[in-house]
Amino acid sequence: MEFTKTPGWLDWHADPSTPRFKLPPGAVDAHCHVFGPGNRFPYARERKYTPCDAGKEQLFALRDRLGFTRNVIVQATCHGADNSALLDALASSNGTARGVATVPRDVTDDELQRMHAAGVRGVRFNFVKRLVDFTPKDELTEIAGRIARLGWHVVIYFEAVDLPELLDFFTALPNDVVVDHMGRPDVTQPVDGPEFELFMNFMREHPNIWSKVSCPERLSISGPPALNGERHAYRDVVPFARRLVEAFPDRVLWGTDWPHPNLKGHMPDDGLLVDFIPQIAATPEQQRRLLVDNPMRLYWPEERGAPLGTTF
Ligand code: 0GY
Repeated sequence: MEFTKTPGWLDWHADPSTPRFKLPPGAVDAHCHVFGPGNRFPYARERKYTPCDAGKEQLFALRDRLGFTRNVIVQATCHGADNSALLDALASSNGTARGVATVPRDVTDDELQRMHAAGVRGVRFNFVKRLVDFTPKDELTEIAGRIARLGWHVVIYFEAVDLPELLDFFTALPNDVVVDHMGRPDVTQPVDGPEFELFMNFMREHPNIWSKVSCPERLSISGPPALNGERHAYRDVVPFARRLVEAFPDRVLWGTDWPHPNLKGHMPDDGLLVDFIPQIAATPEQQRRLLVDNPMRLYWPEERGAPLGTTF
């Protein structure tokens, strides 16, 4: 099937630089997507955007180029609840990728079991209105209870302004809960102001809540962007991510967000995005937890942080 990209769509960077920052051995890119290709895995009818294709081969090539060992592939909204492209990528990954799916209320236990065997370990609940239609909370609560029995977590995506009204729902979830992109703070607000303080308290008071300290390119207002060799990109986002890494070193994750859906102003050089990491995780220990220990605990707990191929 032929698809036409959303007007103004920015394609992923075709020639990212090699990062100067050397990732620790076994590093996990814990937030990325595959799109299509649309002629093999058609985009969903209910999608809110039509992307460029960004298939598993390109994702795995980027992983190798940047120096990651593994990926966590998050179902993108342009594929709705059809997880075929995600499952196909997991099947081709030789055990180096795990997945976060989108499932409807009527998903069967057999389907969940099949997804588990394929490497799915979580389900994403999306509250960003420009991306998805509303799903009733009782449906989500039912799904959360069912996947909790498999040991899966819930990934939540929302805008910071919506946190107050969603808080009770989130804190009642029986799963580990992973927040996408720090809950999308308004980085023009003070890092110790009421909006981000609410998010800090949310994590402080609930030890099952984790946060991805990802997507500075999406949150930054004053930049500068990760382009043209910039070594200190997205300075306005740094204090927010750094505060989380320092306060919750064992509950933070990082991912590229490749292929960066819906960016408007620029498409980052993914190599320079990796070079953003030491700005927010300054010590080797913070870096190891962020990039290896934490994602391994959540996605490959059976390997206990050991490099691929290690047997116990
Ligand atoms: C992200 C962010 C976005 C999109 C999606 O699944 C998606 O469509 O996640 C966004 O537009 O903010 O995490 O990739």
